[in-house]
Amino acid sequence: MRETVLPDSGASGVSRRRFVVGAGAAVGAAAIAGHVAAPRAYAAPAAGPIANGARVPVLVVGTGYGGSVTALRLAQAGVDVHMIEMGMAWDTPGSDGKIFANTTTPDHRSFWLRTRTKQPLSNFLGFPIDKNIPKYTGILDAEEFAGIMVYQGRGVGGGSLVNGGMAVTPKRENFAGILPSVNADEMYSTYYPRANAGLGVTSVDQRWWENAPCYQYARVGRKHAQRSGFPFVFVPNVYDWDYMKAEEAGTVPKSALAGEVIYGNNAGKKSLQKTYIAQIKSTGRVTITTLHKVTSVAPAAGGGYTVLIDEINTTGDTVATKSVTADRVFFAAGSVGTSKLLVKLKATGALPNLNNEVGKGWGDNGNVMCGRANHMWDATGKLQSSMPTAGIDNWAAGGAFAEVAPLPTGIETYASFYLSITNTPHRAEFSWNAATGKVDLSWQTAWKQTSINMAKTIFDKINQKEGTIYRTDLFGTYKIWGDHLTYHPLGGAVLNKATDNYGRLHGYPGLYVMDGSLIPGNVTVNPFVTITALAERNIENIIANDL
Ligand code: FAE
Repeated sequence: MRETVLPDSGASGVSRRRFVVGAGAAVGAAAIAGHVAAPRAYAAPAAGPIANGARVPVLVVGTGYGGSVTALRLAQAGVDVHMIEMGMAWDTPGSDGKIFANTTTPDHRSFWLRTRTKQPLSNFLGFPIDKNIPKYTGILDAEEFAGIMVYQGRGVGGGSLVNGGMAVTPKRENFAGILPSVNADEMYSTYYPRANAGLGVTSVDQRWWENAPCYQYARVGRKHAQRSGFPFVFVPNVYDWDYMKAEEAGTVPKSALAGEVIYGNNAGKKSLQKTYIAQIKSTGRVTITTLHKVTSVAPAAGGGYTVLIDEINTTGDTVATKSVTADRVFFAAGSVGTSKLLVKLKATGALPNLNNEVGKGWGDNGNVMCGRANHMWDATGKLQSSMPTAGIDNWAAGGAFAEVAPLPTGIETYASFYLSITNTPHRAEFSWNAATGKVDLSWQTAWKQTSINMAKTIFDKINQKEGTIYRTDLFGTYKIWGDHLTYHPLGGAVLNKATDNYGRLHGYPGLYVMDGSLIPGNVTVNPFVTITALAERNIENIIANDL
């Protein structure tokens, strides 16, 4: 027997646990699934991209939160893991010396295979702001379905590359409504703390915050919330606050204070690349293959699963197709990516035994955006940190939690800007469209009205109290609500429905779901801490019982 000791908690962020595994990765991995025949030997993971014809113990589809937790814990348990990521590595600076483009000046790096930007805020002061860009495998995907635009991160680190870093653990009293089949005691005593430590979540120094010019917009947000009687709550983030203080002091290159966020952050944000993925690399057991997109998974003749993978170039063309055999496949392609794959594979006969829950239970986390026009004496500041620190909590009374969000334009806008998460009851379903050869989503734009009504429980009241109005210039001409999009896709392979209570897909031993698609449509707050904590819980059970 071999014992693997995980690093201590603290700076490294991973709690001390011991896994006792069989004599090496080959035995451990091969003996898992009923589907898997006999133990076999595997070549040590190579440094380069995965080879056509390779036989691997574990293949993880996607490198976001679910995928990173899965790969790290399996590697620490002694299993060799191959991660497949359709996006880029994001480890090499461009000609401007920076890896990522700035929010105010999007370029080819900013969007996934688009020839024109599709910015969440399409207009400013009455003018459209989208512009032409060269088609490239950029970092932010604005994926269009009939009724909704779903924004997602593409590249090693998934959504952690583009998100605002808001790292929120839901209130305990709301948890039963989020994941009813999961033991809340275990989540709050073990897995949420483990996820928060692993992600490097910390809270802003409130004394500094009170005077920092870059959080004037948040202080105005607090003043207005409190004057209308709403609870204003600080929320943790994964940003390195010491770095932000140094940005303010002018001693380091500016990142959050240069508005970097949705097209990547060049310095202070602890994306997964700096936390889980840095640890993954240090295990020496994980290969990450980029610009490779998984297109099919089906049972292989001799046991395990045949995985088909398209290798793409930076304009999205397929340059090679590879076939790999994996004993286990972990779907961690995000709510949309995993759902699309599973729905297609069930409908086209690759995985016909998946149950009828696959594709169901998808929601937008109730996302809706809006801006308010403040009076001239309520300036929100031309310097705005791109990392949000707070929200307005009207969940219990009005079904809305509103993040006080930055509008980092570099000029004084007198605008307060908010991304609300609301208690929407609507759930959509993915389905295979044989005519187009694509997966559709049944979401309807009109469903956002429920979310708008919930957000209005906060902002109508604030506007009335302050004598202010909604901005009408941010999402079109005379359009108040950003109701066409979500940043928080959730569901499509719901826990304890499409899978067992730990992410094992029904019908196929050795296939697992590990990402946001497990969560049925809403988490009451921003989702990545819950996605990470759930993955920590599930992979622990899978390592203990399946390996
Ligand atoms: P995700 O992180 O999306 O990772 C999936 C990965 O799989 C991606 O890297 C894909 O490129 C890859 N992939 C997909 N399909 C394939 C395929 N077929 N083959 C190979 N690779 C594939 O999934 N959440 C918060 O909690 N706080 C925030 O402040 C916040 N801000 C956000 C801001 C923006 C602009 C956006 C877009 C999202 C934000 N989110 C935020 C949401 C958060 O990033 C998201 O819930 C998680 O990233 C989802 O994690 P998953 O592991 O499910």
